[in-house]
Amino acid sequence: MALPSLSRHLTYGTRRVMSTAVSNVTTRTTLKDFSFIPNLFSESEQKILISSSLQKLDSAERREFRRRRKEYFKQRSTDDASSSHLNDLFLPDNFYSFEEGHYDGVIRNYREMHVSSWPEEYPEMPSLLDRLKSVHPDEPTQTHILHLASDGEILPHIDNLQASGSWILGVSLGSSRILRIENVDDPTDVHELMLPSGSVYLQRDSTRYSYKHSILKGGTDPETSGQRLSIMIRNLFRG
Ligand SMILES: O=C(O)CCC(=O)C(=O)O
Repeated sequence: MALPSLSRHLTYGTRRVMSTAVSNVTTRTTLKDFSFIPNLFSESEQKILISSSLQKLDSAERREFRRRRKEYFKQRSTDDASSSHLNDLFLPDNFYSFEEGHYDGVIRNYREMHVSSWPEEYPEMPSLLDRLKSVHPDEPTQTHILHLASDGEILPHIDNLQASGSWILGVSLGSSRILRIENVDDPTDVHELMLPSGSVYLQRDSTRYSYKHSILKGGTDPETSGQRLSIMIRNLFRG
């Protein structure tokens, strides 16, 4: 189910593609009001987070795509999440109804939805998500999941100031991508961070309000060329 992405985003700008020289991109940053944990979730935990998020998104899709996926699984020897590689949990791009995004929108080739409950098949979900409470302030939150196609991307933007509060937390799953954060007043103040699967970042206060963020298009190597899921948690706007 697509959400009106424009309502959540304020500004957008130039598009960049992840360079193939991804080794130059760090997994550390000294950016103020920003926290990064490269490995908060183990591989088996990431599988649960991915499977559960895909199930949520899949259940909201048109019957045609659900039927197509069922056929695919019938032919595949195993769809057992516990035995497969992380990236095998994602089907090829054409099995999902990714939105292209509007010409003036921020997100390209994606699916997303708000989430208030998780599938019962994954009873571990609440305790996994509870772990995030050690990273973000203890406040009421809203959650949404965002699934980028292999060629999906998020252009530079600041989240709509009235749609959520002072911090944004992102859990990255699946293919690694670069998060780019750029100061709106100083084009030389730019930070790029590689987001591996299982990592968590938190942008708050000055980084939430004075910097645009973007997720660059994937590269060509197996680590960065696949689909990516993020579980985004925000505190509520207080007015
Ligand atoms: O997927 C991410 O890490 C960032 C998502 C984002 O930019 C947004 O939801 O506004």
